[in-house]
Amino acid sequence: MSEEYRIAKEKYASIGVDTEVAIKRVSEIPVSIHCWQGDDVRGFESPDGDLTGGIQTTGNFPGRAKNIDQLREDIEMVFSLVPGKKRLNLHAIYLDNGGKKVERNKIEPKHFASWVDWARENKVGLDFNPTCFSSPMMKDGLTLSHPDKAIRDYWIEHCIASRKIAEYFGKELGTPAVTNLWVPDGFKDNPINRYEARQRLISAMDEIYSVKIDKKYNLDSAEGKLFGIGAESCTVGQHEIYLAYALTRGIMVTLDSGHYHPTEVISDKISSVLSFVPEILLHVSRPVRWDSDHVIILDDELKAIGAEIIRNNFENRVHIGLDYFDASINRIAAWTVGARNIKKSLLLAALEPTKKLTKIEREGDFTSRLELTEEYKTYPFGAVWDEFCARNKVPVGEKWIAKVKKYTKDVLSDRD
Ligand code: RNT
Ligand code: ZN
Repeated sequence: MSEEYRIAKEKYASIGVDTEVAIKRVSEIPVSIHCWQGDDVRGFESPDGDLTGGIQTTGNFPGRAKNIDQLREDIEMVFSLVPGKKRLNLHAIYLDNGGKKVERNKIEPKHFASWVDWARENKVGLDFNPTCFSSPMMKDGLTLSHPDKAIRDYWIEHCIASRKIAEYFGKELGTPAVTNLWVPDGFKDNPINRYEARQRLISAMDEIYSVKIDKKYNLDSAEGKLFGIGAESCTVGQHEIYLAYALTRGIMVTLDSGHYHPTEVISDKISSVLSFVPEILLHVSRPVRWDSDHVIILDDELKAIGAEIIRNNFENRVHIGLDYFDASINRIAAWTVGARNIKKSLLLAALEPTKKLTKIEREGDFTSRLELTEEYKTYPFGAVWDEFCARNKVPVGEKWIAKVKKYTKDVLSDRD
């Protein structure tokens, strides 16, 4: 135990906060780290995997993972730098197809067997996502809501196949996989009939979820969005669709930080949505002016997300997933900065004397609430964070940066 930590522990104890309890609590909260930061959401369907619609990345930084082995090596590196419990979140396009193209509606558990082996070796659970973008079968900007039944069926089959793969993950790894459905469906210009498109999406989803899978193995969630590039005028599946869907069909809803109006924040939605649905999935991201998927920094919104989870003891009801992808900087660093930051936000929240502040608030003493919360901001959080990293056997402070530099030189520099 460092001298700094000992002093910090005493300081927090003076306001009734036990740093030991906070460290233990946050070490156990899993964060599902997204595989797609490592290769700019390209996947391994074909060697020239590219983003052909529905999703964008910007940047061309050297060192991108170009095959499964490279991506796994990178993820292991990131995992070694991020403290506490972790899971891995895969997209369908990250399949291991042995070099043979497999249609999305034909994917099977066997295409992910090597990921399960990897997860077992690395002692992590897996989560999953059907990939309904970057595909010639996305026509006119639509997938599950396309007027052509053949196109809808293709995507329905893909989504069912994806849920079965997630079920396989859950069975093999002994922890349920969360399967998140996000479709890019939308219209660049004003559609005449929004209602019909939405009806098609809803009935497609009903078909997808008519295949029953035990919640012991797979938990379903669906993610809405306000708009996308090329879908500026109408997004078929926006928040209300999926919130109402979750309420009426008993699945979860996903809240992505970048999928609302610019001043609308997901931290404020967590307690609202959890008043009605038992569990939710978060896609923690950072929208800069739009859904730009910047690396998450320890800003007010990230702190507020952590606080909502911790203050309300929601850690068993909120599945925390990350969703950012920056191709303009070192990807291992991008991944690590963001993943360490979500852990920081949780730990910061766990170091708050919540009971005391709640009491003050209930008594209507809003002056003290402001005075104290502002004073607590300069408490020695850094020393507790360092101890948290040390206990979880990951580099303390900026020591991880040198490790990324070395990895970049030894591993990434040979890739381009
Ligand atoms: C897109 C959604 C979606 C994707 C990932 C790759 O706007 O946020 O979650 O980012 O599935
Ligand atoms: Zn998302």
